[in-house]
Amino acid sequence: MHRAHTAFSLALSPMAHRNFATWLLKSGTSQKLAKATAAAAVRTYNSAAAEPFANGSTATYVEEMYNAWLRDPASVHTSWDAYFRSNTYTSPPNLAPVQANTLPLTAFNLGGGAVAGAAPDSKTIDDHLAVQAIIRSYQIRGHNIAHLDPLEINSPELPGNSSTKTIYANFSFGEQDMERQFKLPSTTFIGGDEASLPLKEILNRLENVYCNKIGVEFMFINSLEQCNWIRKRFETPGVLNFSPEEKRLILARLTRATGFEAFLAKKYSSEKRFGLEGCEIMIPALKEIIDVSTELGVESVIMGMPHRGRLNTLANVCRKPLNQIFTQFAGLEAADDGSGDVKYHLGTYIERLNRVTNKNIRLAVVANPSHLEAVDPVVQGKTRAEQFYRGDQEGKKVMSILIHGDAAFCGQGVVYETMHLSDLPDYTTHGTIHVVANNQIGFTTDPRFSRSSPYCTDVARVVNAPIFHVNADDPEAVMHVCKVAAEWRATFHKDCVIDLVGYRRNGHNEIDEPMFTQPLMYQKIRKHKNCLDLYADKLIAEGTVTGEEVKSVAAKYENICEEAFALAKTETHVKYKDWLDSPWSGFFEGKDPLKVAPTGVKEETLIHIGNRFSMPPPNAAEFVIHKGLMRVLAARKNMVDEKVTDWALGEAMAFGSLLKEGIHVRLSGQDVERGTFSHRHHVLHHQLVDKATYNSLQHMYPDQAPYSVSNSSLSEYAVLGFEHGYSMTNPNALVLWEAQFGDFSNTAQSIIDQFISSGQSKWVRQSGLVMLLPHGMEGMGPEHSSCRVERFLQMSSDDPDYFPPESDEFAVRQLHDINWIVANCTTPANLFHILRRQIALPFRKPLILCTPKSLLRHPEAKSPFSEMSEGSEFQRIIPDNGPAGQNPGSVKKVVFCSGRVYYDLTKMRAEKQLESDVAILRVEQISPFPFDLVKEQANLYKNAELVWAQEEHKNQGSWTYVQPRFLTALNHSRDVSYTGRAASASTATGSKAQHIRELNALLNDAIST
Ligand SMILES: Cc1ncc(C[n+]2csc(CCOP(=O)(O)OP(=O)(O)O)c2C)c(N)n1
Ligand SMILES: [Mg+2]
Repeated sequence: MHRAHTAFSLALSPMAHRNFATWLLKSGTSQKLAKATAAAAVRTYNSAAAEPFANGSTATYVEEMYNAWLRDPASVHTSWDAYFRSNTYTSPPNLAPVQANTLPLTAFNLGGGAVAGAAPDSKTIDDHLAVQAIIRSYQIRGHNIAHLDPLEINSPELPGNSSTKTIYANFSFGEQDMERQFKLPSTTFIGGDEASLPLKEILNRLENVYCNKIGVEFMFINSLEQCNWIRKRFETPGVLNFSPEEKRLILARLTRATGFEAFLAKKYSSEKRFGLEGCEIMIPALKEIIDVSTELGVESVIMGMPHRGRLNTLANVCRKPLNQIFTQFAGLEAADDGSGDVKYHLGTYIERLNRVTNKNIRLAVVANPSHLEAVDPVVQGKTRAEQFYRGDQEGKKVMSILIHGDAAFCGQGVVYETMHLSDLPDYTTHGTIHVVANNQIGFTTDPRFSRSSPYCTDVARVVNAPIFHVNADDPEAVMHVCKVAAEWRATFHKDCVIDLVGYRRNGHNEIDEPMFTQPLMYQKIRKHKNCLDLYADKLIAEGTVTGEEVKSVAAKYENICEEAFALAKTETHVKYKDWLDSPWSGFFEGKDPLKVAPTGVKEETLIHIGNRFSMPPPNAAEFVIHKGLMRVLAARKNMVDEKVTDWALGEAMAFGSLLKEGIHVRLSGQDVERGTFSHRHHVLHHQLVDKATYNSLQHMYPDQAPYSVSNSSLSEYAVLGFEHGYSMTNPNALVLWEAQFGDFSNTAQSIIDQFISSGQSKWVRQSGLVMLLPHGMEGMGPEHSSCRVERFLQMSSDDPDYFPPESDEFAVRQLHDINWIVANCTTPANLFHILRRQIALPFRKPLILCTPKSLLRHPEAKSPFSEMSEGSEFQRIIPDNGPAGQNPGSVKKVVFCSGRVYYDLTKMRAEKQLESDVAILRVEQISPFPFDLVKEQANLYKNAELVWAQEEHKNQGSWTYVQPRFLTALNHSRDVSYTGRAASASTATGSKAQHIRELNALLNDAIST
């Protein structure tokens, strides 16, 4: 379905870019759509009809007969001939192309006295069906009994795990049948050029392909083409033959991978490094994937990975200078700003020549936190962004590789969420290769206690990704699997998984004792030779290399390490910048780090954008818009004519003006195209033509930047991570993620805590991501009220007790120094400015923006164009502009507040006729705290009592953040008291009556003198 969708979008997009009216393609597109839908239907039919083992065999036999009859009607029995001639038989749409090597059944002397050319008897037919069933069974179940575990301890738990029982339950052949020739069906490639094989050979070959050191799980895939593609790659005789050069390359790479860990173990024996011992083959494996992918056109590879083998990957896959890695062990001071991170979390970015393919390649390993798998969606977002900005629409140039631990891969839900992005039109990276460093243990926990599925990789089955299990002690099998994986990605642009089944030679880290918890496993490991030695022995035995060569390769690498080690010793500082994963070359150069570009724009720009945004598509007569939307557009047009804007229009003005300036805008999240509250309507849907849409923001100016808006999957963790990754790629883009309600953002908490809040401090990496979080106590219950702004504020890094020096640059310096910005705007103009300021800043900071719900339609929550036009700017605090503000000396009470409660407060003040006695001030930018403006405003109201009013509960909202900062701003000379809801465990009551009671109480309390 997604593919159909993609096909449709692709068909649309070139035209859509050239013209305003996507829908003009109406007739053409409906045909294309019909075709795409039909194709999808065919695919679905294929899978059901052709693949299942239970019902496939008879059908396959009939197909075989039909194939034979098509080629030569005389080759089949007259009864078949009559049957096919009668047209009763309809060939299924999946009918595989006839193989060159297939021969008619009757061409064989099938034993039992059958005469060549005569009709086969029923035993012959039954036996052939049985052989076909066996072949299919190997393809489906062979992986279950493959020799995947180097330690031979664990194997998937199946009842009666023996080859014959698992693969062919009702095996009716005896010894006497072993030499009988059987014609091979078109669903296998084990014959190579041969059309038939003796039964013994068929079983041998199948056993070798499917039950040896590789276990291929693929028969669940809903595509016959893809299944055949895989069968061919594994079944064709000779696929596992490697040339001596190839073998030497594997040996050399394995030597480096092994030597690196050994060197660190020798030099830093008591340091944690999360070594790769037991799965060292992962390094040659990654290199093989990269080599083959580069050969197939990839120029940039973005990787995400956890702790295990990370340093080795940086050293031997990315070729990060070894001395920089060794310096990390030295405990040196940092030469640059930031708090840094432990060495096995750091990222890197390298551009280098791939020596095997002789092509230039860019490799990035994305910095990641301890939170396992959290980096997955971030890598995907970064990859997608790089593809987008390179115009790589099919992922041919940029790809991602995600590396996982076995326990984390099946344990962490974000893996599933990320998998589900893999085929969505606006989130796909066109195929990710997942590599599981499966050491059959997670810290101290055995797989039988850490997962309920047979394999740690089963999550990938949901997206029809083939899974290649392979014994990590068989380097050649591993290389073959990697080659197939890279080719798979390049061919089908879909995810696949390589499950490297190895072991962990040491404890979880190097100072852990594994015998406490896995005594038997570790007794076995102690006796088990490492992969390098096993492979070297094999190559020596077969005469590919000599023992001397093996030693000299190892010695050479050790020398390289020693030299780098000596160089590292001369370093006096570590540099965090050496570990940056997403450099923004040129962005910071020549910029005044404290100069913000103006955010106001010419009024004519506002009018132009407003008019476009309120217009139906050009030639609207043909594009049927919903009547309700016609009213929305008309209301927008009215506002433009009156030069005022509401929230949706203010947002569109911000987007449109940035697009005009060449800034790509991407808005993603659940239902963002329409907007959860039905206020945005960026994508208009033709009411009569399916999927025909019009997006006016894509058609503001002929030379504008692209505007992307996309409804996401129902995920916060993965999608927010994805957008964060997206925002890391290009500083000249405004990337926004919107939560359905702000409340739901906490399912993405590790992206917020580990990346957005602390990413710059840990990894010197900036991001201007905007989080739009609908927030407000409007009687909608505990989970539709609060974005938990208190949590964001608690993570803000400005010091509550420090009033920075006052100067013209006060505001920008604060922004420069803080980790992120938290704001709750009450006017469309302020929304407009704060969004534009994200790009106007000479650096990038994440923006956490509480956004309104009822204010979207509040008649007072409107702004005149004059507040957005040239000369206007973002107001960190909106002063009281009424009678109180005009005569501050006589004001009795100043109410500071933030967000939508302002409108309730002003209403209450009007009702009580206290406009001259009570001033209401809005703190629009809560963090960094506007110390200077609070001081300035408080000074105006010399005789007034100061209060903070909020609608959130006392232990929530902004109170705990603003209270100490107020005191600092006021130099502890005046107090600020609290007005609002009492402390509570829940964010909001579920009772409407109680909500209203609470609201009235707080408003009465706040507006009293
Ligand atoms: C989200 C999360 N939960 C718990 C941990 C603590 N932890 C660190 S490593 C580890 C075991 C990981 O096992 P596996 O994924 O198999 O990787 P391995 O260490 O075996 O390579 C655990 C539980 C963590 N880092 N992240
Ligand atoms: Mg593990």
